Amino acid sequence: MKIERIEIRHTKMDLVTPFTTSMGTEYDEEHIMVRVDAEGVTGWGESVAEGTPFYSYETVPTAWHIMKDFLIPSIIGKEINEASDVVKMYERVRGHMMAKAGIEAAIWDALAKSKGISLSKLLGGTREKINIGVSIGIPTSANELLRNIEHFLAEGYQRIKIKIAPGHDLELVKAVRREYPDIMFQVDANSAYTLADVDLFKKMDDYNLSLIEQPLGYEDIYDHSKLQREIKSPICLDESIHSLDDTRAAIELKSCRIINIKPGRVGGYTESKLIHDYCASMGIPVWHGGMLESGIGRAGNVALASLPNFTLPGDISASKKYYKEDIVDPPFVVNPDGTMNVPTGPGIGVEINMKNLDKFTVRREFF
Ligand code: OSB
Ligand code: MG
Repeated sequence: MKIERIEIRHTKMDLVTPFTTSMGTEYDEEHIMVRVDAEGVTGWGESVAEGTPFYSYETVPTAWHIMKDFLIPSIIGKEINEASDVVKMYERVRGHMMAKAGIEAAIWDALAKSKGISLSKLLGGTREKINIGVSIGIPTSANELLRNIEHFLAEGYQRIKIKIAPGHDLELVKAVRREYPDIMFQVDANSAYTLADVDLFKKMDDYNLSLIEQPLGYEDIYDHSKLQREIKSPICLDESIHSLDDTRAAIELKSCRIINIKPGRVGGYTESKLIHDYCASMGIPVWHGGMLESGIGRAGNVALASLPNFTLPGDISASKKYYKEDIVDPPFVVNPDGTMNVPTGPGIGVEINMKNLDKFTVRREFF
């Protein structure tokens, strides 16, 4: 397959409700949509670099620069047989995982379409439906949180995750467990704590959390191993894992018992699959994280989460949880049993809604 043309679009979409985490509050989401045209097929991907460098050092402008000046020139006009070919072509570029993952995702979609199979099938997916959870931002009160949880449970969501930060942690966990003693429940700190907070995490052991996500430093692996030794709840790493090498270090050091996979954070589906397979071989469950994607990125996430070792519910919620209008048709919905159907059509298996995509595009460039 020859890569003939690439287009990148900077998009900005208003969130249905502001999303507050230990990193701040987001009102809208800026990402980059990538279109690849290759011998009669069109592939789409989403780069989850955001408008701000608070989750990752990458931003829309840094990802744009890396794509335009390094990634795209190294692959345009080239012949490829599989997606890992492009990974080799831009191997010299260090870091910038979200920029790489956006390009690679569009290549995977184009390849699946050229073979007439679903992206799930091309990736090695084995599930027709995936299990769905929801990530809820830090509320202004415990009551607001409980009302929100009630709403999402009624919609079928199988697992609740809440964001925590110093001053908004144990009391929220207690309030949720008082009302819902049996739900699958976990917390995400986005690196807001240090080892000095070990007593707080010991107290959390009393509330049957499925996992505690990224309590410590965003690049730390070592301190997490010390914390994991002190507490019973499984630690799950998100921010600290950028590669298979990081994953091996974290598992060998016993820094976590669960891994959150986000293709944007690890440079794409090729690396995600390596991490998935390694974790499976080590008996470590993985689950699919989320970056408030539009339907384009979400479609890819759903396909990846159909692989066998994604045994825990993902942060892959319905389109309407994030955005009033999505840029794909049909939008993603959660079934009453808390599952989501894995698209079976060619590639990502959903159509791009060009009218909406144009509406949310603030800048575009062709190569
Ligand atoms: O830490 O998992 C995270 C969103 C943006 C950045 C980081 C995170 C998140 C979420 C939302 O938790 C997950 C979703 O897309 O629903
Ligand atoms: Mg997280």
